[in-house]
This record gives sequence, C-alpha cells and structure tokens, in this order.
Amino acid sequence: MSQILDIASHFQLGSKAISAERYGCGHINDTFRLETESGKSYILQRINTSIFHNAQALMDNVVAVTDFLKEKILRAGGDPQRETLNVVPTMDGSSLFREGEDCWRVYTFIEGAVTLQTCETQAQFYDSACAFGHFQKLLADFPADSLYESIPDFHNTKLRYRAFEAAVSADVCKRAASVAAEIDFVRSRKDFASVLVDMQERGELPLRVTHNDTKLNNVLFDGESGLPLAVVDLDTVMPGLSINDFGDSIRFGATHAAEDEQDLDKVSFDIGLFECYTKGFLGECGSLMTEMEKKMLPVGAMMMTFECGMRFLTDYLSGDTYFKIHREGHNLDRCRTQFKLVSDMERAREDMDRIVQKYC
Ligand code: ADP
Ligand code: GN1
Ligand code: MG
Repeated sequence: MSQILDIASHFQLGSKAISAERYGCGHINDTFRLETESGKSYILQRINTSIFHNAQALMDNVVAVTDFLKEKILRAGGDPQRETLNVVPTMDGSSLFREGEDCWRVYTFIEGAVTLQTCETQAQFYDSACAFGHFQKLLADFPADSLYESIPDFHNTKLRYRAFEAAVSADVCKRAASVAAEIDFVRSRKDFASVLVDMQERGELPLRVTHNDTKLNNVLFDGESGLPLAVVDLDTVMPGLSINDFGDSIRFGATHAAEDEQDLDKVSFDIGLFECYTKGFLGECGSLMTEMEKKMLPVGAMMMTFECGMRFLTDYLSGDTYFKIHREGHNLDRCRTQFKLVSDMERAREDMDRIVQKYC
C-alpha cells in the first residue's frame, strides 16, 4: 500500500495519509479508503482509463454536477458535505492526478454511511428509489449539452447486441460452444434489444440528465437514521433515458440474490420490491415524466436486466476484459442471474404494468 500512500500525498488532504485499504464492491474502478494523521478519511480511486477514455473530461462532469447539486442541497437546507460527493483537489488545484497511464481522484469520505449490496427490508428499497428519483429531479434543469458523454452509447442496447454478436463470432477464448443456451437466450430477444433505442430515435422518449448506473450500492444510507444520504458513482451521469435509471435499479435490487449468485434457485424477481421501487421513484420524479415514459417503466426494467446479462456474456466470451472478476466463470454466473430475472419479469409483465398504473 505504500504506492497508494505516495499517490495520496499529491492531494490536499490536510494531513498525511497513514493507511489505505481496498474499499467497496465496484466492478470498474479501484477504490481505497485512506486514513490521515488527523483522523479524517478519504476515498481514493484509480479511474479505469481503458473504459473512461478521457478522465479529465469525466472529472469536469463530476465537478460540474456536484457543484450544481451542492447549491440545490444548500438551498433546501441540507448538508452538501454529506449529501453529495466532494472532490478533493491535488496540490496544484486539479481534480485529477496523473502518474504514467494511471489517473487518480479523491473524494472526502462520507462518514457514518452504509452501503447495501442487497436490501434487508422493503423500506430500504423504497428509500433508494426516492434517492435516485430525487437525484433525477435535482438534475432536471442541469444544462445537458455541457456534459461530456463519458461512455458513448452506454445504454444503446441495439449496439450492445452487435457487440455481443461480434464477440460470439470472434470467440477468442473458445467459450461459445459451452454457452450455447445463453447465446440462444440473447438471440431470441434480438428485436426486443432495439425497442427503447428505436423509440428514443423516433422522439417518443426524451433524453434527460440521468445517472446511468443506479445500483443499490451506489446509494449511501445514513448509518443512524437508515435513510438515504447521497447518490455516488457519478462517472456515467450523462444524457440518457429515465426509464433506464429506473430499470437498472430494478435489475440489481428487486431480488434477494446477489448479482453473481451461482445457485439460480435462489434468484427470483420480487414483485413486492418492484412495487416499492415504483412507488418511491414515481413519487419523486413521476410528475416530470411523460405518459409514455411511465408506461414503459416495466420495459426499462426488462431492458436493463437483459442488457446487463448480455454485457456480462459478451465479456465472458471476450476473455473478461471489462468487468473485474474474482473467480473463473464469474461473468458467466452474473449473466445467468440476469437472464433468470429477465425470464421472471417476462412472466410478471402484466403485474408490473398494473403496478405502474396504480402509481401514475
Ligand atoms: P465503482 O465505479 O467501482 O462502482 P464507486 O464510486 O461506486 O466505484 O465506489 C465504490 C464504493 O465505495 C461505493 O459502492 C460506496 O460503498 C463507497 N464510496 C464511494 N464514494 C464514497 C464516499 N465519498 N464516501 C464513502 N463511501 C464511498
Ligand atoms: C458496473 O461501476 P459499477 O460496479 O457501479 C458498470 C454498470 C453495470 C454494473 C453491473 C461504467 O457498475 O454499467 O450495470 O457494473 N459500470 C460501467 O453490476 O460499466
Ligand atoms: Mg459503484
């Protein structure tokens, strides 16, 4: 960890960093918790530059979005130090420190917060929906044109499908034959992959400033009150579809199983959790949404789950170059949980539609 402490010394931490430990469960960046001599903690992250090609533009986004949010939080009488991310500058005032190919950034550590990997109660999931819905509401008047697109076509499921077919054809690891069932699962939903992209291109769904990675573990909850405190992981804040933010939360959180559960008998879609999230999300930002957006919420849930499963499968076929893996076949396990959830959601479609109607 001495290399990490050395990196830390380039940031304005107020006092010397004395310890560093790996932190969190993210699949993309390398995250460390730093502790300093004065007892203050920080989050130090190595930005994954093979995924985020322009780290400076990404940090410009994060600074602009968090400055905007801080103003709104202040006006609402909140605490901007705890309710959003706070970027700590380098010694020469930059939001980013470069060393060789690596790009690093630091946030103040939000103390007394907890992160959930799965929710323990329905109320927590409802609360996370309020947090993401509120986040979208706060950014409704953010100047979208000023945002750099940190990952172009991030939720373009139609292009993700093409990338999947390319990975099957290339079959660089000779894994395709062993996942024929998963490949068929994707291929039989080829037309579905285009549904939302086509609607957006036809102007039937508006682009909004969205988070684009609305996993439950990207919300910090207050350890004492249990209430949501801050939405984190702002790397993919870009113009996107509101229903994809809704959908990605459902994908990850409307089940009691982990995203990488190997026993598929434990993986099922929980319609009760879907209802809690729908109620919370529409309660916060439903008034901003069009009738069509609201109607398509269940499709957003199915699309994000399908897309994510397809991305895991594509990465498995490509030799696990995108998502961090911690065991052999990890991306395949992740893909299978997503496809199990897609199948469950397909069967529950009428109930999902009915629930959305109820809260519109
Ligand atoms: P990744 O992009 O790899 O998912 P995140 O930015 O989500 O990385 O950070 C990983 C985890 O670190 C989060 O899930 C959260 O638990 C924790 N975390 C991130 N930022 C902070 C912060 N400022 N204060 C406290 N915890 C944080
Ligand atoms: C990644 O960074 P993290 O772990 O919060 C990924 C998301 C996926 C998610 C699947 C930039 O999110 O798109 O939905 O893994 N982020 C990026 O768990 O690709
Ligand atoms: Mg994250």
